[in-house]
Amino acid sequence: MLSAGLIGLPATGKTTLFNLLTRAGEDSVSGRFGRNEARIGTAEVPDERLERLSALFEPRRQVAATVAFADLAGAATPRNLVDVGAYREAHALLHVVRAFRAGDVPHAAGSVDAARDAQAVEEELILADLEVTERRIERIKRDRKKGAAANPDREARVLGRCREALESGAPIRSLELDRDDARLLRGFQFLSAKPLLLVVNLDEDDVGDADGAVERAGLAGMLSQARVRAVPVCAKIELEIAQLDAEDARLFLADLGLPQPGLHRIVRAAYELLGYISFFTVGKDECRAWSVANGSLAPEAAGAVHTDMQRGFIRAEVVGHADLLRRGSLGACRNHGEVRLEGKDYVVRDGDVINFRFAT
Ligand SMILES: Nc1nc2c(ncn2[C@@H]2O[C@H](COP(=O)(O)OP(=O)(O)O)[C@@H](O)[C@H]2O)c(=O)[nH]1
Ligand SMILES: [Mg+2]
Repeated sequence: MLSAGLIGLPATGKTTLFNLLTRAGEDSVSGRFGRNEARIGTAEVPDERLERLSALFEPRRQVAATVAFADLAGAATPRNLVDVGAYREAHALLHVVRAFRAGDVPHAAGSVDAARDAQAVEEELILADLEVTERRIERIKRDRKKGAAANPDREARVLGRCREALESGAPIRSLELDRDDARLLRGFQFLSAKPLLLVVNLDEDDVGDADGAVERAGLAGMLSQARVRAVPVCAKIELEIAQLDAEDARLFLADLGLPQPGLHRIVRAAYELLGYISFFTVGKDECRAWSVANGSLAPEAAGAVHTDMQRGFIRAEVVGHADLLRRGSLGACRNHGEVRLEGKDYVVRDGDVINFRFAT
């Protein structure tokens, strides 16, 4: 499952957002709070295409794609979370920065400055990774003297690049790496290598002009970097929306001039930042969205559904969701030649509806 860790200074709204995203307290929380212990919960990926496919098939079950979130008690700054597995293993980091001015500011700086905080946490990510990099480079040197290192040259070279970047204040995510180097680095689980989503927590007064508020927060510099995005939200408003029924929530959002809850935007932005796409399986029993990395081949997509389907993969019957929704049935799509039979080299596209043929 895709996973993201919530990071940020105290009282920025991480736990509030975590509870909202994962509907903590209802059904989705596991793990427990404690020192250096993260709470893990899952959020459904909102997807209007899945809603519409379900309206067509009226299945017994509708299952959305999910993203797991981790939340650390207290200050979830790199210094505290560097040894927490849920964060090291996360595919992305969600940095909640405070732009709302209401309420106490408990951390050392004592004032609200989103750009300053974003930069401070970024520097901690970089320092944490620099420590790991230097330790490993020393180790390779020692092993080389003993003649024991496995593939020391490639590793030393790519770690050297990392060190150079980190020493100059740049995160590892800013490096252009080829596939093999990227794979080699994956084992280190560098924090600054993970895509970063800045969740800018706004005052209620600012949601009408959220993009303007993000700009005024001074985050343009960070946002010009590779694999960094921002999404504005007001946790306080999200809390209020969560207490309303669907119709009242819709009216409330319309009142504020918002097309959808901020929580939806956060989950979708995380999903897109990670370069994931969705394909669908449909039927009377179940309509379901599945996540795969962009660029995945049909057998890998089959493997997301079931390992047997990947092992015994024969063909994929593929139709675009828009065609299916327009025609109203798979049979009609077939009659119009819109259902394609694809082989093992087919690159799955976002929004494909797929039926896998496999041998058991
Ligand atoms: N005014 C305002 N207060 C917020 C907002 N988000 C969180 N808070 C408050 O800030 C405090 C800390 O929130 P919490 O989610 O526990 O922050 P964390 O330390 O980052 O986990 C709580 O008192 C929240 O009610 C917001 O968007 N607006
Ligand atoms: Mg918290």
